Amino acid sequence: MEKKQTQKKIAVVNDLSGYGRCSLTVALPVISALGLQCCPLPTAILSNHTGYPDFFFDDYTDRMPEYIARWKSLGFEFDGILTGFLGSAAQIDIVERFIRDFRRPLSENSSLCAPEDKASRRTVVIIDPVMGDHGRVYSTLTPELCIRMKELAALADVLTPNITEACILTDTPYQAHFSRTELCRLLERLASVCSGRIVVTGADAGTFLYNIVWDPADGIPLFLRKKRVAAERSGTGDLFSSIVAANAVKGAPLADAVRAAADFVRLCLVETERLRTPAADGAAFEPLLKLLMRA
Ligand code: PXL
Repeated sequence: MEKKQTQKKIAVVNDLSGYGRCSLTVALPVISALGLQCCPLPTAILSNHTGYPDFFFDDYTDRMPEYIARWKSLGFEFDGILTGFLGSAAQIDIVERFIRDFRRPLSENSSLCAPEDKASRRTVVIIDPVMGDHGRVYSTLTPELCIRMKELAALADVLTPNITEACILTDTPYQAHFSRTELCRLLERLASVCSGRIVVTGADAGTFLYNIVWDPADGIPLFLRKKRVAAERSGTGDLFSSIVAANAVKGAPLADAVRAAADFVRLCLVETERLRTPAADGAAFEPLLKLLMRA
């Protein structure tokens, strides 16, 4: 019998932006540093992210089906699937199909497996519904893509919207600040879009930020509070979702995965200030990757 592979693999559906530290240029080093194999499925190729005054954007929609077909015919399998920035509304159908085709269910004789083996067989699907930040939608995203992101969110085992994305997914008018009661209501609305676990990131709490973890098994939101250390930057959402995804695929409890992600982003923001990295250039995570290797 063929020996079971022990190193976990995550397919990452996201864009490649050549400058500015986001999406695949974050996911590849971070997931690799955490010891998992990171397998990119590109959605678009950009010269740099859309936060700069100009960018080259090559939509990869037409190439994705052929790319995925080879993965399928070669019989590749993944322990996790993480999705992020999409290049077009048509990619919703392509990514939905990819998830349905590659999502490995619990094995048929799962009642015979040890619990840790059952957990390790299932493909964990993490959907980061990347659409915007601070109440603004990224410039390449069409209204159709924003509306249809709900369809993808419905497939998530773990959904990781920021506040802007949580508002779009629930047709809630954006506010820079929501009270705790309003955040609980936002989570209830998100739970009608996605039946999986939900992590709402970066909710304003004055000198603090909340990441809120919701598990439908108990329906009680867990508010994890972190002191703000510096202004938010592009790419921090990608750092966050990559760490949550890698830890969730390794089998960590979701609240621990979220704490690990929030701690690392916080350290990166402090380092980024120290290095005087320009705001558009994202978070300087490279000097700190060694911390993830020890984790
Ligand atoms: O980090 C989110 C993101 C991903 N991909 C592209 C972006 C952004 C944010 O600006 O422009 C291309």
